Amino acid sequence: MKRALITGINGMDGSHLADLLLTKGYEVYGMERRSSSKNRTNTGHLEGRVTFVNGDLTDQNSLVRVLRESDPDEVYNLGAQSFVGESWNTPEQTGDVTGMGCLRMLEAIREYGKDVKFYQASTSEMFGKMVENPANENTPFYPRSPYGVAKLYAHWMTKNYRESYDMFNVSGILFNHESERRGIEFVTRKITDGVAKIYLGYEDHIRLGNLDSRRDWGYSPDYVECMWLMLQQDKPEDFVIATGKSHSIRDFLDVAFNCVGIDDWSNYVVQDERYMRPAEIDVLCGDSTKAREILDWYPKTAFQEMVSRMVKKDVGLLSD
Ligand code: NAP
Ligand code: G4F
Repeated sequence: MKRALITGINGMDGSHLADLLLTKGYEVYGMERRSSSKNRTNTGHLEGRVTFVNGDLTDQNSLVRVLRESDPDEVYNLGAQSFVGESWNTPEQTGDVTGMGCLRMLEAIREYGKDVKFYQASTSEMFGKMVENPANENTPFYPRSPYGVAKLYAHWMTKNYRESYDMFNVSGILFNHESERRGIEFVTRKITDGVAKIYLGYEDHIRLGNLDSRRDWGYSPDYVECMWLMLQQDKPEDFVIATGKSHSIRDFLDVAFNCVGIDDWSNYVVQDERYMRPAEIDVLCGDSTKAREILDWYPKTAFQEMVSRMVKKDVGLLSD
């Protein structure tokens, strides 16, 4: 039986990846930070099936201990300060967790000395102000946020350790992906939660920032599958994972409000300066031809279907 260690287990992707690996017969270890109140909203259903271990990406010794406790064949490094907007408020902490955290895990694995396959959660934020549209594995990077810069450091460290120490390290450069388990601070979930509240009569508007930026949005359960696929290859390589289609925030609002029978949302959305960013990425769009050809991976869930599932889930949660 293979053993996998997932950092960021309680996050959106961590919980979906654990679901997937359990169906494949893995023994799954999930790393979480110690805190006075555990946030297991996404992972409550995994208690008893996943072994939760305490560790922090800002603490080298804790990572060494976690590796000893889990003795993994595969490590998926999904832990991060992952909210782009917050990275301008806490650039140093973001660099520490999101950038240095990856280096600490690589060092811990190197010292551990056994053959461990390593997955790094890289991001389309590294393409930032895209110099080529759609972006592929050879497109130059141009990050536009402290988060994007921290992720780029982690990305290059992953590659550098692969080349320096012959480690099986891969980076998945994933474009935006969402699900019913998305954190409430991200625009998609903020919208579906807001739409549900308006539909049920709890609120009368949603406050948002830039409505014109465009993102290439996929569905998280589809995307975690390619993380696993990348570690099953003979040779460690990096892959771009995307749908190839971009939608604006306005498009997202159209579909989300439409799910509750509202065609014109203009009276329900207020633009608020507080949610504007110091530097914005106007558009992100990816070309995942390489993943299709080598991993036989393609996105299965359509944009409309994903938005509709998120709205339904939020209406259900608020109606309970
Ligand atoms: P998420 O829901 O924000 O989950 C991130 C997880 O990291 C949380 O469980 C958080 O734990 C944990 N974490 C934060 N600081 C930590 C620390 N110091 N030590 C250990 N763990 C820590 O993110 P996600 O959307 O699932 O994304 C998973 C990964 O993919 C992240 O690295 C993200 O940057 C990257 N990524 C995401 C997307 C996307 O569109 N979702 C696209 C590309 C790349 P707490 O619960 O304790 O806060
Ligand atoms: O949902 P967002 O916060 O996601 P963002 O910044 O694209 O980052 C996500 O995807 C990255 C991959 O490209 C990941 F690496 C990262 O970890 C994260 O998962 O914002 C999306 C867009 C932005 O243009 C933002 O300015 O929505 C715009 N927006 C407009 N109003 C808003 C809001 N974003 C948020 N969070 N909140 C708003 O009120």
